[in-house]
Amino acid sequence: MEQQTSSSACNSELQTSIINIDGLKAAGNCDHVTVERWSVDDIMALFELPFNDLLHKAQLVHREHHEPNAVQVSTLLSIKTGGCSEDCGYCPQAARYHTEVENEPLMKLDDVLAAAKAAKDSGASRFCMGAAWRGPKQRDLDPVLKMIAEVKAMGLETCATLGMLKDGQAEQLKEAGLDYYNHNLDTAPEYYGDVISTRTYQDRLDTLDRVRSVDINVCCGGIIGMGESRAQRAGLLAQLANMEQPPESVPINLLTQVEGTPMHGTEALDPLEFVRTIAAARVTMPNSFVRLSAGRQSMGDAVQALCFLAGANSIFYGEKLLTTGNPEADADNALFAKLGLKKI
Ligand code: SAM
Ligand code: DTB
Ligand code: SF4
Repeated sequence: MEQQTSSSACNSELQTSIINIDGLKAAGNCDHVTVERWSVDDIMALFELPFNDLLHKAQLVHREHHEPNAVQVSTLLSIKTGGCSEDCGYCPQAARYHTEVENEPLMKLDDVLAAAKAAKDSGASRFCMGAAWRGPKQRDLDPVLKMIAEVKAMGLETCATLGMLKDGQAEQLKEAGLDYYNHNLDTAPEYYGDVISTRTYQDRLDTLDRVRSVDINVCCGGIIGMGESRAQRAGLLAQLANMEQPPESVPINLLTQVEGTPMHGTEALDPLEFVRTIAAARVTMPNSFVRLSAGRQSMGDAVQALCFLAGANSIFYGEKLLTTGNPEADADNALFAKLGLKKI
């Protein structure tokens, strides 16, 4: 990893773009900030450390930057389910794949508020509303703005994941009181075309720029176990870690394989490789909350404990993600008690 502090001009107007990793060592001149750049090779070197050495390194970084035994908990709700126009190869909500997901229109405000209240009562600090859209139309956004304002008024942090944002939409979300916007890069630029064709990597970066520009916290990560190589896992982390300002929240999802999606039947990833990915995320993004996201149901307590040891300090909490299952809150509370973790 290279740290650079220099006196030449800092181009803070720079738009986020796919980072040319080969050029990184020569880049990053900036007037008043120290720029840390991670090359894919640097991150690969982390992945290739002996497992215990990598976890030790991750623990040291974790303890320097975070409360070691605290885990942030967010509850998800699918406010508009299925029938999506996009072709994300992992997603059960894409209209073009034949899955068991039933299409549902945008939920009513009162039903969303009832779900938010239940999440708060069960100990969640953040409520994340997800919609199966390519992006919101204005007539879709208006009722969601109301949901955000009212969930916020209940004393919960708010998060939304609504797809790509157009000019002016991030401003409206900020005005409504949105704390976080989730929009994932999903994978490395080199593998992206094998996963999605209906939107580009740059489209995603443009949405992330819109979110950043209005000071909404960025929640951005990806999916591991989609058949990508280790170098591509490192490539995803390089894109995230090298952002001008890395995401505040980094969800690392293990692919949940759903019958009917193109990715169903992908060879399962070794769980220890997943733990390594969490550790590499922790080391490369010391200040971010790293969220152990989809896939926890298939992990068991021991693998999840390793993920927390590797620096994961956030989870999705509650029995459902968007359309697939997640551990019951009781099971998570029991695991937290066994590990001496507290919810934040
Ligand atoms: N439709 C919006 C979008 O794609 O931007 C928001 C919702 S979308 C379901 C949010 C994220 O969930 C995706 O970007 C992807 O990273 C994750 N996701 C979806 N299906 C998944 C699966 N089967 N396994 C793991 N993660 C998944
Ligand atoms: C994220 O990174 N993972 C969450 C959330 N952001 C929106 C979604 C996981 C979805 C898993 C498949 C499903 O339940 O449909
Ligand atoms: Fe649609 Fe989002 Fe699923 Fe892609 S991930 S198909 S955009 S709901």
